[in-house]
Amino acid sequence: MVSVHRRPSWEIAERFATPEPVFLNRRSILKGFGLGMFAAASLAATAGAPAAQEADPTADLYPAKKNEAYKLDRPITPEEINGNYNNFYEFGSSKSIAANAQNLVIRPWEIAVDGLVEKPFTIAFDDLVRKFPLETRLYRHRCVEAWSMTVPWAGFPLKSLVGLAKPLASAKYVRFETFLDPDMASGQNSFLYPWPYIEGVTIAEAANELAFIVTGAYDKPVAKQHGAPLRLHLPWKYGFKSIKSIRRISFVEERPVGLWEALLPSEYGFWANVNPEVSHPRWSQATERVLATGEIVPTLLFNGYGDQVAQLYAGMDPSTLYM
Ligand SMILES: Nc1nc2c(c(=O)[nH]1)N[C@H]1C(S)=C(S)[C@@H](COP(=O)(O)O)O[C@H]1N2
Ligand SMILES: [Mo]
Repeated sequence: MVSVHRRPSWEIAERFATPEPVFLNRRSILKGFGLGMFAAASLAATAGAPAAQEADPTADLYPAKKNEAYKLDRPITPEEINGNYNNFYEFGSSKSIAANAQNLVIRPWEIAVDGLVEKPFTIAFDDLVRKFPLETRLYRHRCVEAWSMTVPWAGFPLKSLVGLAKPLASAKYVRFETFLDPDMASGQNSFLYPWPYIEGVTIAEAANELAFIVTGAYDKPVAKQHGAPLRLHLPWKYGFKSIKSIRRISFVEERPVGLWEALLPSEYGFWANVNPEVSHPRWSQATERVLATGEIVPTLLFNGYGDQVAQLYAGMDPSTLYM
């Protein structure tokens, strides 16, 4: 987005040339050898390798039971393609940030819940993730840059978290904020962006069944490049609304201004509902390029989720759906 050129489709080939970071496979390799955490650590030490990643304390939660209500009209994007083609500007403005994103430190990870709530609190991610039953949902994702993917996300509905937060009647919006740590995330040294990444939705949007807090993908804890340990997924909105690596959730009266809206309000608005008829100022949104196959397919209103969300915008001027 912004200063970055749009990738022509010939650059798809680049993804296949990107090696999957070795450590992504370390856990499964060790599992194969039947090694525990202690053995893993000493193995890494004797080999002079960097300390092995600690086993994820939430690994037992996956695979999460599949919610059969969410079906796809196209194949799931292969994990190795999806995991090497990301938007996570905290780790760089190209699509190849997967290796750099492994610098993200995800333990300890606390989430502050504050603002217009009965009682503000801070909760450890490892406690939060066990408060609700996790489920797997196959969701389509449409980036504002006109590419799309399909992912088996696991997590829980955002509305469960809203229930836990007990917002006051005066709360009109939910505001999400990512971490701020330029030493860890090299992209945050760039002063071109107003860090930290922020996004927001209305309370009604947050209470909708589709709004999902993602904690896992591909039957395991969600990978760092996808926004570990928890991110949002709003399948009817352009991808930039689905903020990664959430650190703070605030209930507020004023409409939050997201990072992209703050930067370029004429191109990335608050609503950002997928609408093939409303062009981005610099390109058409009528079609999308499907990751992995490169197929160009028509984009659907609300990304095909109109049955569930259209009523949220009843009476709104359709031309404002996007902005
Ligand atoms: N914190 C943060 N969240 C973010 C972004 C980002 O740069 N930083 N990029 C957004 C955009 S534009 C998209 S398309 C999706 C990409 O998610 P993926 O890399 O897991 O496919 O994450 C969204 N969430
Ligand atoms: Mo995006």
